[in-house]
Amino acid sequence: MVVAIVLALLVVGSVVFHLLSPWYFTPIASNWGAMDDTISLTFWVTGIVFIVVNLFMAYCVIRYRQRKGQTAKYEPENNKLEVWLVGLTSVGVAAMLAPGLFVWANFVHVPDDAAVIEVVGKQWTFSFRLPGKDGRLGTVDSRYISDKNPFGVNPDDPNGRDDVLASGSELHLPVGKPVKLLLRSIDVLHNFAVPQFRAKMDLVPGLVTYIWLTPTRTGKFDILCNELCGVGHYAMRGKVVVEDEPAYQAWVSGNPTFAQTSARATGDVAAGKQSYAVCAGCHGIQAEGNPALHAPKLSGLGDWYLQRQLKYYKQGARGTHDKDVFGKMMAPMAATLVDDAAIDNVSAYIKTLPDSPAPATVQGNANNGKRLFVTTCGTCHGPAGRGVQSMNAPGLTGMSDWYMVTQLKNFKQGIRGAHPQDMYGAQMALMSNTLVTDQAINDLVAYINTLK
Ligand code: HEC
Ligand code: HEC
Ligand SMILES: [Cu+2]
Repeated sequence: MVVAIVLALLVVGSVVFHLLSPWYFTPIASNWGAMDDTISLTFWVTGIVFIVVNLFMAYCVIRYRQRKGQTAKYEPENNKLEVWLVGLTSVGVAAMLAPGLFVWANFVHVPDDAAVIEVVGKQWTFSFRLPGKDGRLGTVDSRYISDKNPFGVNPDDPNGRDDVLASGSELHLPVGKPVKLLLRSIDVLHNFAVPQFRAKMDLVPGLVTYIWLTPTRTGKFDILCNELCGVGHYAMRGKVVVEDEPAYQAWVSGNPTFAQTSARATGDVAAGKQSYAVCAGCHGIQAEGNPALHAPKLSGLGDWYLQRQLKYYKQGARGTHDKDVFGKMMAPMAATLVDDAAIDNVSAYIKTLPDSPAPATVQGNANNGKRLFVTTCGTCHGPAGRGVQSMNAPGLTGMSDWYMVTQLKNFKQGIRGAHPQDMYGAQMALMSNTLVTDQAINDLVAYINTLK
């Protein structure tokens, strides 16, 4: 009797949980309502079977319980029953699978008027390439990939000159227009998934896969890499912004073309030296850092990283959080650099300064820090902590150790990396959660101090 009641409660509980659960589909934002329909249908079929089978079991437990004078009878063959069971199961399985085949046929059949956009995945970011005015993407090859040409666009292909490159992990799409996304990975398996779009697909090195969809409402949605194994896929986030046509066009023209990025000047060191005069007051003549003013060492940091941070400070993506005391001191200084050229110049000048290691000030157990560094931090920042541009991760070795401690705490507390435009900081913020205690942070930084 108890078993029968438990079974019945299990059924009631499951149904009630399913109906009241807050973890159902997020409201859809694309044309793929058919995906939801097929999943609902599967829920109906499996749900009915689940209820019927369990209630039947509860009934049998009571009806055929042990009683005096009753014995079980062995009945191996029952044609009539088997015909019914096979028939009903076939109908149920067909009801679950057949509609999916029609949805899949639509999924792989891209409408002719779909705009083409390329999604490039690499450890651990998404970037995007649009065909530009000629409507055609230039050819690509991994042989062409370099710091200046991260997409590997063929410089000799005229179709590639006007390709628009959006490398900020944010993709914009016009609402109501079908789009075909060509998916490419330049290192390992990744996955492109936007829960609100329902459509998702793997990015496979050496292949170009695709999905298509029509965004049906405006909004900002998360792009997730659903390749869940590995160190960084879960931190590989992006954003897709669905907006009306004028806003979309404004976004497109705000991104550089391949021709523009490859022509970009390397920065004027002499002009940079002049703007650096302001910076020297806090960061030191040699950019060696000054703990008394909380200004970290800058020499030795990649120019790409310096440029990104200075832009972040200027846009308000860094140094605007209420509790970011030191960031708020820095933000107005970045504003003295009037344009991108000034930022390039000052970064070019800092790059010429000698990179002598900052003195160690943090006490901690380097042995304890080692394991975490080797298994986690080193995979982005490089095994010797020298920084890896293709991972967007700056150098740590020889940098101001007290500054690393405050940054790791800031990342953990959402003081840095929480601004919606701070895509790279957001990644590091997820990583900083692996540092559970202040002691763990000190141990880790102590280990970084042992690196050469
Ligand atoms: C008033 C002192 C002050 C001046 C002047 C100043 N900075 Fe800073 N800067 C800071 C402080 C403080 C921080 C650390 C912010 C934090 O802890 O989050 C910082 C951080 C930075 C960072 C981030 C470093 C990193 O590793 O992420 C860069 C880049 C930077 N400054 C560049 C400059 C440049 C270039 C100039 C000159 C245009 C300049 N700073 C002028 C105080 C200053
Ligand atoms: C998934 C890749 C990844 C991993 C793993 C990772 N980081 Fe980072 N880290 C980044 C990126 C990207 C940035 C730059 C953020 C930005 O541009 O604002 C960064 C920034 C930092 C900074 C700020 C440096 C500065 O000059 O301001 C520190 C400190 C740091 N990481 C330490 C660590 C430590 C310690 C670990 C291990 C617990 C770690 N990182 C693991 C990607 C990673
Ligand atoms: Cu990934």
